[in-house]
Amino acid sequence: MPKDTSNRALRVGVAGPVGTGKSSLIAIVCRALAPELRLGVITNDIYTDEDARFLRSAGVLEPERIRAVETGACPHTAIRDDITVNLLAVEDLERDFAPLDVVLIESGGDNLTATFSPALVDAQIFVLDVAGGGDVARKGGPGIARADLLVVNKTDLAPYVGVDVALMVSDAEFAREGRQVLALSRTDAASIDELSTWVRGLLAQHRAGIHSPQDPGPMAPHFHASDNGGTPHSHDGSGEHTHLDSHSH
Ligand SMILES: Nc1nc2c(ncn2[C@@H]2O[C@H](COP(=O)(O)OP(=O)(O)O)[C@@H](O)[C@H]2O)c(=O)[nH]1
Ligand SMILES: [Mg+2]
Repeated sequence: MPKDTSNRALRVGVAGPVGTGKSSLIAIVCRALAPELRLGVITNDIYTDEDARFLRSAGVLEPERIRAVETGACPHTAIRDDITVNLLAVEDLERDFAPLDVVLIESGGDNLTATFSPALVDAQIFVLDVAGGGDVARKGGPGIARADLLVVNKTDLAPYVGVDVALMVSDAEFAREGRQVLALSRTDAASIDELSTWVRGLLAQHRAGIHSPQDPGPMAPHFHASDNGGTPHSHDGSGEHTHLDSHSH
């Protein structure tokens, strides 16, 4: 039987490539919902606490409620395979500010394939932006296809980058077999209302014990160079994390 988690905060992951607007989306949600909900934020920065500092300086939440986890060269590992540091950070935050309603967790965001482990978050938002190109949504991947919500962000920029937002959204809906897609811009109040409504609805389901975490699926196998330019390491599709070099994170 699944564990009843309805008595703790709803944990929402925010994933997606670098620069698509994950920190900005978290700031938007905090600004919109802080008056009615008790919120906390965990960021997963690669080397710095820049995302946490950005969010603190946005002034949308008490600075103490925003904490950074530094993940080293492998941000997706810390949200997917080896979630201990994140889980401890979430549990500490929930204990220090009990009771919290929602904790938002921003991934370090490195590529299209990173998704959160369902052991870390109850639901996840995957963020794309129009500047990444209108065809990104069609390329799929576990986050795009199966996150609880797909956001197509920065729609205000669409005319400048030659992207048809309606087409990008319908391509995404097709890739997601009907799962929800939200076109968002920080300049579009109606889209911000839609996002807030989605979070409220999810929280209501969580509290009622009728929301269960979905696993968008493991990372696709891939290689990437390590931080020091040394030997690449790999992840395979089983969730196993194989380092061919000896550094640890
Ligand atoms: N035009 C526009 N820019 C945005 C929007 N949301 C975020 N940005 C900008 O996109 C850049 C990256 O945003 P950030 O939240 O740091 O992305 P992250 O790396 O995914 O956390 C920043 O310069 C933001 O100001 C938006 O709705 N419209
Ligand atoms: Mg960020």
